[in-house]
Amino acid sequence: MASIGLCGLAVMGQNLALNIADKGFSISVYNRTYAKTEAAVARAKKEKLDDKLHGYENFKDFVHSLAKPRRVIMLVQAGKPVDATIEGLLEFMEKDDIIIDGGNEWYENTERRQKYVGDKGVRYMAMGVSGGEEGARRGPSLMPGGTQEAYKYIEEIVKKVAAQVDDGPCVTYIGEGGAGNFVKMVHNGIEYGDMQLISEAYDVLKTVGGLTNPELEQAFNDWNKTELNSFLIEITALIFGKKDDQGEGFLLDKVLDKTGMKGTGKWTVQQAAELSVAAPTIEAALDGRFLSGLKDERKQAAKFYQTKHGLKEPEPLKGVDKAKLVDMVRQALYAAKICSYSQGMNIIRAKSIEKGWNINMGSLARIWKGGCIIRAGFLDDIKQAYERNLELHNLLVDPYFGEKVAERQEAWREVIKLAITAGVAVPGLSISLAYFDAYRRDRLPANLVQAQRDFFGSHTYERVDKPADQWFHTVWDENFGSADSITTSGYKS
Ligand SMILES: *[C@@H]1O[C@H](CO)[C@@H](O)[C@H](O)[C@H]1NC(C)=O
Ligand SMILES: CC(=O)N[C@H]1CO[C@H](CO)[C@@H](O)[C@@H]1O
Repeated sequence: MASIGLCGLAVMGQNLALNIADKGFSISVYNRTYAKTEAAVARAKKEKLDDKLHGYENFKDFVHSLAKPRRVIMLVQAGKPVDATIEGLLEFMEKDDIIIDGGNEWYENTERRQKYVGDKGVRYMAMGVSGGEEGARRGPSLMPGGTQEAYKYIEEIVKKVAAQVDDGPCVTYIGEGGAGNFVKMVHNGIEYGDMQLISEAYDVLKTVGGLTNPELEQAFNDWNKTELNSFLIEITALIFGKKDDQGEGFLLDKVLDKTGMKGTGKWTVQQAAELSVAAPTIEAALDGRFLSGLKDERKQAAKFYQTKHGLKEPEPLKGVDKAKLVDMVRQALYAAKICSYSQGMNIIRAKSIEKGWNINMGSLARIWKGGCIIRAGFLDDIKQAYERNLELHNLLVDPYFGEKVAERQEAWREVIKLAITAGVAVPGLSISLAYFDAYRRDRLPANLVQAQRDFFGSHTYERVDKPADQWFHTVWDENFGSADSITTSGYKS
């Protein structure tokens, strides 16, 4: 009998199945298209794992090949294909068996399915899987959610299959319900933020500083040895070095500037709004992708401003010290990243409170240290920040990160000034600075907004010199308000 089964043998599924076999667990695999199953079996043979991995042609044989309680990971496209796979499995599964969805599913779909299969005595989990193909094969970061009791039955396997870092495997039980999906969704939102910020750093260095691709490659390789040490910085250096295989020059310069997306970033921003959590850096990343999609419109607008108004495409500023610029951009990028991660963590924290998931933020940072796309040296510092203070409201007020940001804020401002002067948009870097500047200020101009709200809508306001929760309304101008009452005050529940 096999220890575990895996359904859905597209790229991620196939790699995860081989990883599981590689860690010594016997695994059954199934795909609706049998050719896919055969391909997985053939690959297992090539990697000398065919004693551990066996393919099945239908749900019945597949399910019956598994030891009880049966454990099946699904890696199929979110939405309808997941429902269809569940139906196929349920026909042969029994009480106490466990289905684990490893896809990027919307967390409420998971909670609906938990109820549905739960009525039949089958247990249901959703596990975020990050790391791309390579991560799935060598060791991903895993974010399992669902009942803790079901987790016990997969714990041994997922701990061996996950990426291993200095403080253990990159997996931990996340929480009840769809917590695993939710955390993976925000992980992807943070990934959007990181990629946007890195692309802006590239734009500043290239367009404002005039750095060539080899110079960019060198800068990013150097950065990988600093506080920016991370998977994304590392692969970006490799991208800068890649020559075009179909012509002259570097491949990156031939890639169309139009970004695709699959939805988790948009969900993250929607959830931030639902939870009233400010997440401007992640939003800027999403907006960046929307704007990038308007390639034709941008082309026309560029032509319009050039020919009608003499506004040229941005070009390198004169007299820029390249080495100094690289150093400043490194600082700006790091400071903005702290803002972006704070926003992501706060979305998760707010949801965890709303849903009673009781998510441990420190252990989240820990399981992102390896395997996943946002893996980075500084996640260990984030882990420590939450260990210092479990209730930390924002990384910006952690003593360690506070010092790092304060040291870098001058360079951060300088980089944004240079970009704005050259006409290079840096929405992620600049909105992150605005987030920092707003968050650290005792008094904001919100008093004026509140006064306006009271003026036109009698929404009332609190006073700085009176106890909180005491509400006032003023007729700000007699021509607009009722004639007889000048100022009224009172309590509002
Ligand atoms: C970047 O840093 C990581 C971790 O320190 C290291 O494993 C990797 O080899 C580095 N990459 C490059 C291109 O230097
Ligand atoms: C469960 C299942 O049938 N999964 C996949 C099998 O392979 C095709 C093609 O790659 C996918 O589209 C299915 O989702």
